[in-house]
Amino acid sequence: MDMKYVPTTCPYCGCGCGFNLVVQDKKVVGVAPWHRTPVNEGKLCPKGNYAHEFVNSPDRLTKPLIKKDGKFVEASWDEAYKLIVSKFKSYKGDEMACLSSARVSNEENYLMQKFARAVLKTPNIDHCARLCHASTVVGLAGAFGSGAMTNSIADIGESKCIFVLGSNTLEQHPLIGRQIMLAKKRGAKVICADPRFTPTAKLADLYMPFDSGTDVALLNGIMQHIIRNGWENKDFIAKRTKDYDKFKEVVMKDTYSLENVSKITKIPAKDIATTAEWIAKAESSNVLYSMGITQHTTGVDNVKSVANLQMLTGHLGKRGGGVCALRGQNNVQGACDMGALANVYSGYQSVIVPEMRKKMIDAWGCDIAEGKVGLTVTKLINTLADQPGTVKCVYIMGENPMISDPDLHHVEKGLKNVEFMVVQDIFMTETGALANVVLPAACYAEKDGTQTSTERRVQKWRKAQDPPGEAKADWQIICELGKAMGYEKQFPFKSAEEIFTEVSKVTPSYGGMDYTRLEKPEALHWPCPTKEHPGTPILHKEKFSHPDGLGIFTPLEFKYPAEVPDKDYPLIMTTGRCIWQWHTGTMTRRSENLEREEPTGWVEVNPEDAKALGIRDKEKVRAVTRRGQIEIGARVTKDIKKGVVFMPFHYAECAANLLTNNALDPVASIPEFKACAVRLEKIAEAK
Ligand SMILES: Nc1nc2c(c(=O)[nH]1)N[C@H]1C(S)=C(S)[C@@H](COP(=O)(O)OP(=O)(O)OC[C@H]3O[C@@H](n4cnc5c(=O)[nH]c(N)nc54)[C@H](O)[C@@H]3O)O[C@H]1N2
Ligand SMILES: Nc1nc2c(c(=O)[nH]1)N[C@H]1C(S)=C(S)[C@@H](COP(=O)(O)OP(=O)(O)OC[C@H]3O[C@@H](n4cnc5c(=O)[nH]c(N)nc54)[C@H](O)[C@@H]3O)O[C@H]1N2
Ligand code: SF4
Ligand SMILES: [Mo]
Repeated sequence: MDMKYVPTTCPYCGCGCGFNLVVQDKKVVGVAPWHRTPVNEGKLCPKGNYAHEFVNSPDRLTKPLIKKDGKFVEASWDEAYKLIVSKFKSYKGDEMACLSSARVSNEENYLMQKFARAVLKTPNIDHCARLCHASTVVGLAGAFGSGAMTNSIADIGESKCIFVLGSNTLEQHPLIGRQIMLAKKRGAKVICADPRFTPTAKLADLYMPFDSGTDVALLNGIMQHIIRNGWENKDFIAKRTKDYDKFKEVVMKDTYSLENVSKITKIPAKDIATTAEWIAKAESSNVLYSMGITQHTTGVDNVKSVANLQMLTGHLGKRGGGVCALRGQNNVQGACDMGALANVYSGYQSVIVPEMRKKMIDAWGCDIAEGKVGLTVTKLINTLADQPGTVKCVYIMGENPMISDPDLHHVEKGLKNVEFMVVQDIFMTETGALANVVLPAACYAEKDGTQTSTERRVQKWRKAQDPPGEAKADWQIICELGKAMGYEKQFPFKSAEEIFTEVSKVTPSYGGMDYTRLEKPEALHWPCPTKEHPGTPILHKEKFSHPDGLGIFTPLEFKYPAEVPDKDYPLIMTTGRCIWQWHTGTMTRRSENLEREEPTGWVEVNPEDAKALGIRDKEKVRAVTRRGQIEIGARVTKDIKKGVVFMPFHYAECAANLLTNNALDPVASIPEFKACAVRLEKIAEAK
């Protein structure tokens, strides 16, 4: 028997845990701990433990598929490429759009944006970060000059106070959750504000249930109490920040007194006061946030408000003190770093700055898309649905918008308007079903590459087995397509490493990295600009990343979500995830040990709301919003705040996104997944 261990990085969440893939007779058969990994020290959450189970699923795509007379038929790669090339060549740049993927490697994301910009000449390239942390990228860049998590994962364990706001860390970033537990063991205070009494909330010393969408009010209330008591860090404010007075003027308004904020959020005033005191007086304090903050029409405001709190108290640029925006997908940080975003090339070099465009033209040796901001994921879907004929051709790699985007009826309308669509995935998906051509991709276990975790740590994937059938690595497919389109010179790459060499040349924050340096288990944190540079676990130590080095306070008023409860839709609906499933379920629902735990969706309802509606636990109910309705089992539990209901969005058979609102944040264009108005109806029992 031929058996080996291949060390690699987990393909699920942004923690970036390492493990060994166990390979027997050339097939991946299991996962075993890799004790030397600094992130997780050999420990894993259930998804990591079973990360081998979907790899050899019989459902894997193994051949290119072309739709003929409404049915997919198997085709050769040659046939598929010929068709794609003839179609791609028939459209103008602006008529095409590409979606890249937080599931694939840095190298593959880099190539996808290069393909869009250099080959298709389209500015329309984006990916699911738009649905996730677009507000972080904009908000933190505005406040600090850099949109990334400020501190390392291990550093969270060193904090003296941790404020978890809109993150269910224990279930969604389990190995970061472990650091909260470690900090608590070392004496840290843990505060959690969330409409749900999640496993993370249960760990807290102070838990504050509150209404979805009222975060800015809460944060302003906390900050006013700090200033009233003179607990602000005057030295930090004076030396390291600007615009404090403008900010203070708004925060000190009567609207944000403890009493008023308590009315808006429904949190007892004394708890807001305690939070203010613990944070301000702690030697170090960290805010951990995720989708509870970002997925709102006020997402950017929420993020900037968190930044305000940390500057006010001086908890930045030091051990245990920072803004930990927990990035979700395994490589969403990397996909952003690589420029798979509508407004930037790799390393956040703006497409509207002529020198940066020139830099890319010189590096790539060809003309590229116009220097304007392209369509984001959300705007692309709106354009497809509402202005048919504007964008006619779409190339999607590793995304499943037919389950993951808001208001699915609208998404379906949009995608059905596309003339020619290519989907590249490891499985047939709800989105793939609408495509003209489906290309079979290799998964993480079948290719080399790098991914960048939430703590900006760039780590390696190592190939453990061959892809099934004729499936190919995404980077290989893009290179072959690039060549077939006539761009041999731009896509000469024979390995992921060769692509990384180009990445490091054009991306300043990755400038000092290479595969030899990344081979160590510790890998490297960006920024790492030169070969001698050791990498940067903690950002903003002496100064912020703005040209003048100062952090910027922003005055922010509280605004309600785009849709608030009324007579017809009296409850707030919020959505999210569970520990066992991953997004649209393509991988986890094909993992026996994960799928078994939560095999279908549910809606959490507070016992008081359930009683008023005559709904019992486990009863099937109808959930209705202005956009659609679904039937789904009720879970009656005190763990959800009265007036709010929660639904996971993993399940096609009761898809939460048939209900959600695609109202967007005006700056980041992230949709409001975390708050809309809903009505629950009892389904009449058959007589
Ligand atoms: N098992 C598993 N893990 C995952 C994922 C997965 O699909 N499955 N996805 C990954 C990805 S891409 C991401 S982005 C992360 C997301 O990670 P999280 O953001 O932690 O997960 P969510 O469940 O979306 O939402 C987090 C919490 O926000 C709360 N919340 C809802 N509305 C509000 C509000 O208005 N304000 C505040 N403060 N809180 C609110 C919810 O009750 C929920 O407990 O998880 C990553 N990890
Ligand atoms: N209601 C609601 N909706 C949400 C959210 C929410 O909180 N509430 N959260 C949003 C967030 S934060 C996110 S990040 C999005 C996620 O949305 P998506 O990115 O659309 O969700 P995934 O299921 O992760 O889809 C990734 C696809 O990549 C494929 N894939 C995996 N590995 C590879 C590979 O190596 N190559 C290729 N080519 N394909 C691969 C998978 O099979 C899958 O089809 O969902 C968003 N939608
Ligand atoms: S915490 Fe995240 S990276 Fe670590 S094993 Fe679990 S899913 Fe994988
Ligand atoms: Mo995400």
